[in-house]
Amino acid sequence: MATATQNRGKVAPASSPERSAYYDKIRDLGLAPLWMEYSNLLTPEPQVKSVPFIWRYEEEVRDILMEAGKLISAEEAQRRVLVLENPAFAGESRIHDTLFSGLQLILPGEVAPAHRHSPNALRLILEGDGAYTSVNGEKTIMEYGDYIITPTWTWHDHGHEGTEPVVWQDILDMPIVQTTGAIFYERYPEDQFPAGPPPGDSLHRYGSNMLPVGLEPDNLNSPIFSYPFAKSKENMEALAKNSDPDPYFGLKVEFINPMTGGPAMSTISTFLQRLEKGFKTERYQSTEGSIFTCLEGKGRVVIGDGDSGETIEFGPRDIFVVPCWFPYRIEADETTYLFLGTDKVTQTKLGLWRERRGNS
Ligand code: GTQ
Repeated sequence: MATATQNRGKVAPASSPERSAYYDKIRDLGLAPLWMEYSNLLTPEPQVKSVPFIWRYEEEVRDILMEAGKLISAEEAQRRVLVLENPAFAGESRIHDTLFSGLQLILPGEVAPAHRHSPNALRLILEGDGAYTSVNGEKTIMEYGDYIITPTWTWHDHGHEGTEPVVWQDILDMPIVQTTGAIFYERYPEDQFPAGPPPGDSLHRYGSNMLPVGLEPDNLNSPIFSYPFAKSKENMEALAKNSDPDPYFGLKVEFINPMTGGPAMSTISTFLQRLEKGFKTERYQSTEGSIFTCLEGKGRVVIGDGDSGETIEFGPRDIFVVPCWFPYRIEADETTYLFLGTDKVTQTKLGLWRERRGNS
């Protein structure tokens, strides 16, 4: 039962004709009584708008996405993307409170024209071969599970030189940037940005435990544009043989910026999590809004506690969201790889990030 102390903040101040008249009178002056909103603004624990949700790729989303390929070209759409919209944010282009995500389809021969914008973006490749994204003219070939960064204000276009449809997941920090107001966007006058360094250049230059002397980064993101899944997986397979799994995460690694040793992106934290077949993580909650994408394996996530808990089965290419402060645990039926994009790095920079392990 709730105690008097817990209830104290919840009791709305009484209304009276005098008070209502007063509130009406001050509204046009740009004034409002804090005491009417106090308990909504300062809650004992996070009260977030987004809800847990799953997009099932094979069963529910893929065919619908392919239909869009017949409806509109990449050229006309600029970006042929189905937004993964949290049901609590209908019409607001958010997968949870602070991040945007979508599924982008590109067909053979198409080009998604060059542009740049202030929000940071990442791509996670989910289907098909032969597409590329070009960042400031450096092409990166996309293969399954690859994680590609398009830093703020870099020119980027996507193209497809293969034979089958290619799909990737986009995650952008758009809602965070919108909150500050600092949205900028610019089209490049041509469809494709002029060719720059050869494919793979950024990985050789910045991603091989060596950095060019005198390097001055022009933004706060990793200078490596692509983190190939084949390489990350090989590392994790080797590590898994020599590591005890963490009770809350199994084996979880963070993608880093070699310039700083910190998160690869300035606003979006990115991780790869490996759960051995049969592994069950323990209850965990944190303030970061988390987007999980299953790259391999299958299992279920239990989100929430006790009777309000919800069990969601997931398999390859499924995408699910665990919003801020929802407790969750994951069970793997097969050896499972999950890619995570979260707003942890943003919260950490603001001194806000918190976690709770287990029930303590
Ligand atoms: O590929 O540049 O999902 O600008 C949303 C906005 C993808 C992109 C999105 C974008 C892009």
